[in-house]
Amino acid sequence: RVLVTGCNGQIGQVLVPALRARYGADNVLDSDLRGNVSATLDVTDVAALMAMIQKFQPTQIYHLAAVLSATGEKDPVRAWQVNLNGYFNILEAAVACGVKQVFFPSTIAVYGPDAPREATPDSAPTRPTTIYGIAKAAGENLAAWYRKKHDLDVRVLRYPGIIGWESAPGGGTTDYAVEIFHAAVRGEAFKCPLGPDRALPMLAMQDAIRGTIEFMEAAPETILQASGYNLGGFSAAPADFAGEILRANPDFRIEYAPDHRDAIAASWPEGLDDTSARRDWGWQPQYDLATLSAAMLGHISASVAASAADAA
Ligand code: VAH
Repeated sequence: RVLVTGCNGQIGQVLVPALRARYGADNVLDSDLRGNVSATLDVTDVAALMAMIQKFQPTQIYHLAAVLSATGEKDPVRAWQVNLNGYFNILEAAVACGVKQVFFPSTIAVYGPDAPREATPDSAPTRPTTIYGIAKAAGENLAAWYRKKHDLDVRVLRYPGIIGWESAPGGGTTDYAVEIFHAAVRGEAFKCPLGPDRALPMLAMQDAIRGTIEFMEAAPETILQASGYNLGGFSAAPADFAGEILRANPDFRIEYAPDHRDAIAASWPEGLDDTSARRDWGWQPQYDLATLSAAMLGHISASVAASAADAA
């Protein structure tokens, strides 16, 4: 039985159906602070969290609830409360209630300006410069502590920017990489909050979901890095996405207006080395820039056409 937190987020909206397809709908409990979920859950409310876990008795928890990088810089207190205290509550409740496995999503935001810019390895220094990254880096170390101290099977992946047609992102620095495709399909000019050459590690949502479930199902003896693995896909800058869109839609227009998110992105690596994940538990991404971009335009266009047909 699986409890998922943060289900209304960009990843949660796609992960829950994938887990239900795999384990059965009744065995996956979706929760979030508010909105269209089976269970309302504030992970900073210890008593409520304990009551839910005691009642549902999950064997696994996928803990996605978090405040992302851009929002976190505007509300550091809330970001810390949710991203670290909320996660600490999850770990404590997991130990108290005999949960077998916990998934903790970390991020490339744990790296800072002193990490190698290209092909950043898992072993690079993690000296983040955002509250979000600081909390996630602390969370990675918490995972290692709970593995050692309580033999709790906490598993950590460092996600790049995740791009999918299935859901909208919220509050991240990489949200632009989803929004740009929606603007292109709507025939609207796109105002990009990152500079044209601001390259970041990116990953297709379909790859991220498949990789996460494969990772959680991997034999325990293959998980050799207690504080986590880079999950690499491809490296791309706004100009790269614009180039892919223009090939399909020559009328597409983009304006670059770097803001606070460009400054955050500048502190992160441009590309990841995910050799360890490939070696230890067989990670293999399937989408690259061209195939992801084509899939984004295709799926978004199809859903726009379908909703237009419904409206007619
Ligand atoms: C963010 N999408 O932008 C998240 C992610 C690597 C970026 O952590 O904050």
